Amino acid sequence: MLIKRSPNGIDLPYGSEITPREIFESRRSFIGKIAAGSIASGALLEMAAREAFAQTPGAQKLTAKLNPAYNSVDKQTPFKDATTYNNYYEFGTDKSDPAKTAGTLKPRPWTVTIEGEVKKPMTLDIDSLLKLAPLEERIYRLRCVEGWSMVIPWVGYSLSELVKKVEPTGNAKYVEFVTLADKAQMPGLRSPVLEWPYVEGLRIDEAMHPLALLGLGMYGEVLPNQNGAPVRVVLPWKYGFKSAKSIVKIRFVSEQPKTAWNIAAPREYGFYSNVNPDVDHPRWSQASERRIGEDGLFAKKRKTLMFNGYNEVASLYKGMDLKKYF
Ligand SMILES: Nc1nc2c(c(=O)[nH]1)N[C@H]1C(S)=C(S)[C@@H](COP(=O)(O)O)O[C@H]1N2
Ligand SMILES: [Mo]
Repeated sequence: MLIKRSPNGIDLPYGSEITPREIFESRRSFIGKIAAGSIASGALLEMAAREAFAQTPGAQKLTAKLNPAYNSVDKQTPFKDATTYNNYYEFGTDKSDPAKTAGTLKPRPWTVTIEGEVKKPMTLDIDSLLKLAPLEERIYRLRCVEGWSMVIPWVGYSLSELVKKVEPTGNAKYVEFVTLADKAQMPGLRSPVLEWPYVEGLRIDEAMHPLALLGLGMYGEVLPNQNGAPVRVVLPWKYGFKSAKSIVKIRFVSEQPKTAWNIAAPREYGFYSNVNPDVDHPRWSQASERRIGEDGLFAKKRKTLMFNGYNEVASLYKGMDLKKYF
């Protein structure tokens, strides 16, 4: 393969033995165009990368500039893997369930209500959220507590942009994320595996950290339903379950909010849930992980890094015993 990486960091396809036909076809036409000398610019390379990753048919594309501070040297997880191996219990507990059943989720029209300890409570629709701040592409690793990880080019902006708009009061110490719980759209709600709605939370200084992303898209288009359409958070230094999908309400509160996995198994899942290879889950080690998309028979496990490698958040937890506050 001549071209490994597009200007915005999207890996071009490789390994023809696993290349679906559409990708092969678009790559062939793209290479044909290069050979004919008709294209050479970065913009066209980018177009070809997008085309080669033929994503959700008809999905709205999002234009976002790669923020170089959040690029990654790791190879990106193929779109196909990122959208067929999911945890989204509202659509079933099997990794393959959400891709099959989340078609019933209606991501538009959609509103997010922001309330509680704020001077300017508001309800925003998705178009307003898409315009609230410049969209950035950020390539983040996300590490699931189950011991696997992915590398995904998200589209969104820092959650702090939204927080600043609503002007939290002095009493706002925590932020609670409430996600959609609609039986008509979500077959998984019939099972009491978690308390619905799925809720998550952050301390306000965690929510204000620039790394905390309000996610509106991935791979250059709006979020696929199974990845949390139309709006979620992405908190790459925490275990994946903190990154709540399909958010309908953001509440600013004075007390630490309850969170779905902490309610379900408090000994196993704490409020902080920072990625920490030194604190094992009571039932398994957290020292290593496998990277989805490269887990062949001979693929080596990767060492899990403190804060998933995002050391810039360390100052948020200065002086805290992270074994106690797991
Ligand atoms: N509402 C909701 N959000 C959720 C979940 C869920 O079941 N429901 N699963 C979490 C878990 S355990 C993980 S690992 C990530 C997975 O995100 P992805 O499927 O986009 O990789 O979503 C998190 N957000
Ligand atoms: Mo997870």
